Amino acid sequence: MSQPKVGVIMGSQSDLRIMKEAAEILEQLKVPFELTIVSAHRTPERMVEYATSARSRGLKVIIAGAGGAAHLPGMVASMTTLPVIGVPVKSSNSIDGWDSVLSILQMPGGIPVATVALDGAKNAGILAAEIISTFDDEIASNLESYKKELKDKVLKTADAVETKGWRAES
Ligand code: RP5
Repeated sequence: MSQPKVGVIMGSQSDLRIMKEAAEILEQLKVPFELTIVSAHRTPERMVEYATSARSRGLKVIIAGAGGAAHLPGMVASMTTLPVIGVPVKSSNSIDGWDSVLSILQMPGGIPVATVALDGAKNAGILAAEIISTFDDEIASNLESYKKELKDKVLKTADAVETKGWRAES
């Protein structure tokens, strides 16, 4: 297994049902990654250790998911100069998901977190791969193929709707 380039962390195992989508797309794009649980509130020392050692351990990007009072992405971003992608999770303790979004999105100046959509772990994985692709040609080529597949799929469905009619394809 090659050296992980992306660190995927989440506040609780209960976030895994969403965060696994980041793992799946990273696997598909052949980006080496590690995945674990780091809680800002329940394991603060572990969070400090993870964030402060991330760069020296060879990570290039961190994806951090959390829900409710979602402090993990912002706190990790405050302790590293690596790019941090935040995934707001609609979790068991969320009111409606806006709590997770706003906790991660509304960072103070100087400490950015690139926040994806609510439960947007897949896009977080793709964004991380895109960051890695700026210096890794193999990942860039994997992303090209992935985006071509997306395009071909849309063109195929457009063709089917146009030729067979919307009623047949709905
Ligand atoms: C957050 O609280 C976690 O990221 C999770 O989204 C949420 C609920 O955690 P559990 O109570 O399910 O462990 O810190």
